[in-house]
Amino acid sequence: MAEPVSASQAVLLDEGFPLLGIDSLVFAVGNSIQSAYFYSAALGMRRIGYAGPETGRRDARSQVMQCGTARFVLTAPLKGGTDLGRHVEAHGDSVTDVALAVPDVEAAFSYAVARGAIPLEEPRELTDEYGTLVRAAIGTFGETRHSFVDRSRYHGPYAPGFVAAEPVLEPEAEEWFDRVDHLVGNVELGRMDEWVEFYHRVMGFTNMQEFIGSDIATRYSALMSKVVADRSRTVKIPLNEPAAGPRRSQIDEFLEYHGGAGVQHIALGTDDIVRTVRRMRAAGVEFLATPGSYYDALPGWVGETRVGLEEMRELGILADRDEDGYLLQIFTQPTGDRPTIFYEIIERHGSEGFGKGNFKALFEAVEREQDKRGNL
Ligand code: TYF
Ligand code: FE
Repeated sequence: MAEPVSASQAVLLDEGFPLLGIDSLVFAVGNSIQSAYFYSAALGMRRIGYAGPETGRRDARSQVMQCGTARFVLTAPLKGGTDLGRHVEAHGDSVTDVALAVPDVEAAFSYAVARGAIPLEEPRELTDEYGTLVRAAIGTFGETRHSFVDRSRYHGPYAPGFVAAEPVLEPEAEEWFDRVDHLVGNVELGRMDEWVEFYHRVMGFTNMQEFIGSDIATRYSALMSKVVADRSRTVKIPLNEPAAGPRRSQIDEFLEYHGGAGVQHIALGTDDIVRTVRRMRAAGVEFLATPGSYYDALPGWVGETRVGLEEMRELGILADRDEDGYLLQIFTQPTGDRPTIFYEIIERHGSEGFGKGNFKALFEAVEREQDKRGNL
């Protein structure tokens, strides 16, 4: 996989390439119409784009959903025997592409491939009446890919081949979330450091401070975790692997049901977590339950936050504080049939962390859910 790095490449290695953020997340799903309904009703997203038989696409249908800067593309196969159908059969509804916005697709692609990334799509220009979009793609963990996208010369709804679409449901004027804060990859036992090194070498990422080492892992989490991020810290990717513990790791459960490595959770950033969680709960979204004892202990170590203790307790919101500030967060139950992908809602006040202080309460909550699924 890794090629030896020459002296001239080593200079480039320190530079990396600039990333502008997450362009979009592409999902393979079993039914794009019903998924678009879920993402509209339950997560408050607006449908903005569409591709399918009516637009000349014979084998798949895609719905483009947006909320703030977050853009999700839900794609379902229309007949048997397609690669997309095989993907859904193997992994269930899952993320196929974490597309990254870059100023220069050619530069990003050649940088990554020169350092050992698997090329999946050569850079190419796609043009329609809305302009030109440039894209390329490399492989990452499992069957996930990173597309590189430059849409600076494109003004259509999503990409050539897509048309504008009416919302499925008209969302509220005030959006329920405004961005993808981070997303997390689960990888196979013993492979976390390999993937951390991949993001360093191929994308010029560096480690963030927060991690779950073997000390925490053996006490309660049954997972190890390191966080990689690009230099500007707009793209943050914690990577988890299973660890030995008193019981079967939640990561092992994911790997079994997902069929290997993949995206475990997507954190949606909001400025008003109370409002977001109230809306989502009213729409039927189920969140992990947090025991009352968590809230009894909370004021002692987190101190004052924007949201009062009783409202946090009522809604099941968690809080964590570090030297930079604090964050509020909550986790949904898996949103599909398989115990694989789920969502996090996060409101940040200074803290750039991921809720380290909540790991114990969180993993105990996850394990209670694993028990209900008979996963000991
Ligand atoms: O992004 C993170 O790393 C945190 C921690 O099942 C986490 O949100 C890890 C595993 C998990 C839920 C959250
Ligand atoms: Fe998270």
